[in-house]
Amino acid sequence: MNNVETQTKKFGFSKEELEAFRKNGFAGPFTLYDSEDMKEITKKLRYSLLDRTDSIYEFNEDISEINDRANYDRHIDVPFLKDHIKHPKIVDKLTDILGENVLCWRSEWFPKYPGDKGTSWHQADTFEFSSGEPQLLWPSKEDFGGTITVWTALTDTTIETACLRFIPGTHEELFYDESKGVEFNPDAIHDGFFGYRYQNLQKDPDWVPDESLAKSMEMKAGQSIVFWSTLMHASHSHLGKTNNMRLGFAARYVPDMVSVYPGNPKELTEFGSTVSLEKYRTVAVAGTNRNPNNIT
Ligand SMILES: O=C(O)CCC(=O)C(=O)O
Ligand SMILES: [Fe+2]
Repeated sequence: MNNVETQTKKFGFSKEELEAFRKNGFAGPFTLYDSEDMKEITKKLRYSLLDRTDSIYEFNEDISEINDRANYDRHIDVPFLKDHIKHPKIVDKLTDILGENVLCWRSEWFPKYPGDKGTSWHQADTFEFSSGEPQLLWPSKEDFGGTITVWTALTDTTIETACLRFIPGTHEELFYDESKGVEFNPDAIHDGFFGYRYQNLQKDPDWVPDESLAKSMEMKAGQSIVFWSTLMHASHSHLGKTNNMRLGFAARYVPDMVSVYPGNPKELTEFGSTVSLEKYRTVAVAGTNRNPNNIT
């Protein structure tokens, strides 16, 4: 690292924090925005999501505003999100973990409505489980890679309103085999893994995650948490004691050595939507993309 970078990097990890991240597979929560400001921004954001004039995927009328998984990647066209994915409090940590050339390759919404079941335990490495094709390819396949997810609470999230759960230190062993594939069931969208039965991907069908080790990640609106997608993660159910939905915004990052959508598929089918990847691109949030397989 040269001196200029040392001086300009204000929000990187300390040595101890980086060690703790490597051990646990997650870090945070970190406060990015004042929680009252965030709630106001979220209201406006939900309106701007309805305007698909510049979104890279077409609107799917059959599915609601947020549950429409084709509402992926709105960091490409929505101004607040364009800035958010490059927030220094995120990027300075990402470069500590992933190196100087970091791409945002995906962003998505995680709503939980009153009464929704919690997200099932899962780990994601290639994201092949839903689309049938690996979506990420790390240069060496002996090991697994996954992606760094930065999950931002757009509303307050508590144990009663479906906050995230992590099992620390589980990010270096995969208990699921995403290549098994799993059918999407639109009737189960509010039930577990947004329409997929993730348990069906378990390497050992009889294995049960040790929930006694799980940590609940309560967050205020405006806070973000950073974790490896290969960390065992899930959420509590929304108990419905308030009428407020919980909403998370997940931005996913890889170093530029990773090829995104290897083989350049023309379409992506996931969560009941098919979208054309014609206008798809990754966004460099630090450094540049030097990988010819990636579109920027
Ligand atoms: O928000 C949730 O309930 C799940 C989020 C998640 O699985 C992810 O961001 O990878
Ligand atoms: Fe996940």
